[in-house]
Amino acid sequence: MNIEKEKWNAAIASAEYVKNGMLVGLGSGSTAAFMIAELGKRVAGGLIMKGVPSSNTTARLAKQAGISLISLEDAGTLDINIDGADEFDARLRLIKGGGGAMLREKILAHNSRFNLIIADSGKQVDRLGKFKLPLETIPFATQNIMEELGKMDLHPQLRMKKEAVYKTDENNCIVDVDIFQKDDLEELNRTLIQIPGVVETGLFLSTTDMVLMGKGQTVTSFK
Ligand code: ABF
Repeated sequence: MNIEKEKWNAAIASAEYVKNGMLVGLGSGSTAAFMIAELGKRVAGGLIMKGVPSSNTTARLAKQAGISLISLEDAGTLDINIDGADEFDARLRLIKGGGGAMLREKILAHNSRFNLIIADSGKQVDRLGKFKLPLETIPFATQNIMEELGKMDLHPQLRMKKEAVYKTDENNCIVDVDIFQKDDLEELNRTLIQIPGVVETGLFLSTTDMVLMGKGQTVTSFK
């Protein structure tokens, strides 16, 4: 199984959903990077579209690919948002945020008419949570939040980059937690988001309209 090829195939299939004149949310991560490269080719071939990037890295990639960018404020509602995921289940619920961009990713998902997830086959799971769930937290509260999460048996880990605390594009921290034993993810998400200083979670429970998953040489859609 060639994971990179599966990502590419899903990314190419997703680009078919972008039509002339659309405002497009551009996700982050390696699968989204393939989608941006593919959209760049189509823009060079005459496709007219504008993108709202979900991260500084994506903004840079999109500019390099020749895609015109627009702010979310100016775009208002997006026609389509295309993004990757770390895990998805049969109900199209997601864990996102492995790349640390889930705050803006969730904002784009919320402000889009259609949410399309692109993934390789390794992202499909029976139960969410083998991948640690990222929480974005403001630095001021992060230590106290971690203590609270520890008492909830979520085994919090502060994300680091080399020797330093990892910082998001919004200059916040990421705390990764273990939710594999939790059955009611909707309830868990409500509990987590109510902790002051937790800005957002990587649980995307009801935003996804469709997943395009590369598997072997084929692409399968789930809706
Ligand atoms: C973003 O990229 C994230 O929400 C998710 O963490 C990650 C998936 O990365 P990749 O496509 O590189 O596997 O969509």
